[in-house]
Amino acid sequence: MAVTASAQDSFGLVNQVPANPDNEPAPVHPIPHPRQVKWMETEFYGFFHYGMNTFTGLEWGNGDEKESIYAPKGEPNPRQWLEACKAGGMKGGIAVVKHHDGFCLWPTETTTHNCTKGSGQWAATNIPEKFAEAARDLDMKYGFYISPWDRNSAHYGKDTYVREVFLRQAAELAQYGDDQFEMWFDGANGGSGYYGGEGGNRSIDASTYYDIPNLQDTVHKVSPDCVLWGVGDEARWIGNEAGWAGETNWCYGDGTSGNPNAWYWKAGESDAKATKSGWFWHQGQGTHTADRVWQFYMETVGRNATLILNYPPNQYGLLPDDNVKVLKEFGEMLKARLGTDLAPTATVTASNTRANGATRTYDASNVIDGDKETYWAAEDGVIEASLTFMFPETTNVHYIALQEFIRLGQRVKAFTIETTTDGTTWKPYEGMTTSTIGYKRIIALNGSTTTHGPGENLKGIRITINDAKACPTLHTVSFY
Ligand code: FUL
Repeated sequence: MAVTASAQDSFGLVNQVPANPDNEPAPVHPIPHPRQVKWMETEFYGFFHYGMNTFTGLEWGNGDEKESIYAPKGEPNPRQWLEACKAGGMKGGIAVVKHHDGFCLWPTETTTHNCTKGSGQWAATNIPEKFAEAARDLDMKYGFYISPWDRNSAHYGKDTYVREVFLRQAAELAQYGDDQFEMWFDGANGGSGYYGGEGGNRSIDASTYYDIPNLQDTVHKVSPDCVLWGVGDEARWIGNEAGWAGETNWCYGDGTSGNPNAWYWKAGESDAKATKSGWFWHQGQGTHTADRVWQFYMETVGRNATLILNYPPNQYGLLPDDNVKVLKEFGEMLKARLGTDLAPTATVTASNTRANGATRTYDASNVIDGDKETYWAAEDGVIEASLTFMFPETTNVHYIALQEFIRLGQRVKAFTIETTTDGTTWKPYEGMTTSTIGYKRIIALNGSTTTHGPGENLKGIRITINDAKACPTLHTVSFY
C-alpha cells in the first residue's frame, strides 16, 4: 500500500498514514459537485411554459400587459402536468413562474405585477407552491424558471434590479422547497422593453450583472442540491433548442460538444418543444409524436446531456389531452425499449483491472451489479482496456448504454464496440460515433436514433476503451 504521508500522534510517535487505502484512481479535473451528479441523474424532465403569454398569445410579452389579462379558465393543476410527464418516463419538471414579461405566478413581495392581481377565482393560485407539493407527492424532482430579463421592471439594467428584485425573487422561490434540483435562468436579453413605462433598450453583461456568486449562495443556502442553469453557470445550454447534443459531448466547455480542455464542470441540458408552435400554449398547436420524442431522447440523454421537454399548459391550466396521450405512448415505448437491462445475464471479464482497495473492488462485474456506487477501473496509466460480455444464450440486443463514474471526472475519449453471433468471430460496430461517454451514452446497434428495428441476436459484446484522459472508470454497462 502506498504510504506518502506521516503524522505525529499525541505521544510524539510518528504514525504512517496510508494515502489512498481504497486505491481509488485520482480524479481527472474538472470534476462535478455532488449536486451536479444528482442533476445529471434526473436525465429527462418536463418544462412548463405557462403565464401571461398563455392569455395574450405572445411568446415574449412586453411587460406592459395588464395583470387582469391573466385569467385562468379553471384551476391550474400542476399535479396533472407532472402526472402526465411521469407517465412519459420523466423524473421531474421545471415550471416557468416568471417569463421575460416579468409577471410572477406567486404572491411575491418584489412587485405587484403578479398573479394575485389577475382576474377570476383561479388567478391567485400559487403555482410554485402547488408545483412543489405535487412533485413531492409524485416522488418527482422539481424546480423553477425565473427569467433574469424583466421587461416590466423599471429597475432592470440598474444595480437595484439585481439586489431588490432578482436575488429576492430567487430567494423567495428557494423557500418553496429545500430539495429543488434546478433553477432555470435564461440568458435572453433583447428588444426594447416597457421597463416600467420608460421603454428603450437596456442591455447588460450577463456574466457580471446578475451577481452570480451571490445568486449561488442565496439559493444553495436554502436548497443545496439546486443546480443553477444558464446564467447561474452550473449547467449549460446545449447550443440549440432543437433537442440534440453532439455525439461527442464533454461535461465542460460550451455548445453541443463541450470542450475537452475547459476547466470547470458545466454539463449540457437540451431544451426542446414537444409542440410545434411556441414555448407557450397556442390554439391549434401540433404535438410531436412519440417516435419524435424517442429521437429527442436518443440524441440528448443518449449523448450525455439531459433533456427538458416543453409541454405548455393551456388557458385552463391543464396539459391538453393530445399531449397527455403522446406522453403515455412515449412512456410505454421507453419501458419496452430501455426498461429491461439484459447485461446482468452476461458474464464479464476485463483485459485490465485495478487492484482492490481496503473497502472497494474494481472488478468488471461492478458494471452489471445494478449499483451506481461501484465501478470497474483499470490500473493507473492504462488507457486502453476492454470489457468482454458473454451471454449464456443467444440474446436479442438493440441498445448498449455506457456510464462513466463521473465523480472522478469525464475520462473516455474514444471507444469501440465489437459483437459476436457465434462466440468466436468478432465484428466491429460502425453505426454511431463512439467517442465520449460521460454520464451516459446510448448506442443503437442499428445506428439509428429514429428506428427501433429487429435488433441483433448475439452471443457476446466487447467494449474497448481506446483512449482516455486517465485510466477509465465505468459504473454501469447495460444492454437492451
Ligand atoms: C428562451 C426564451 O427566450 C424563450 O422564450 C423560452 O423560455 C426558452 C426556453 O428560452 O431563451
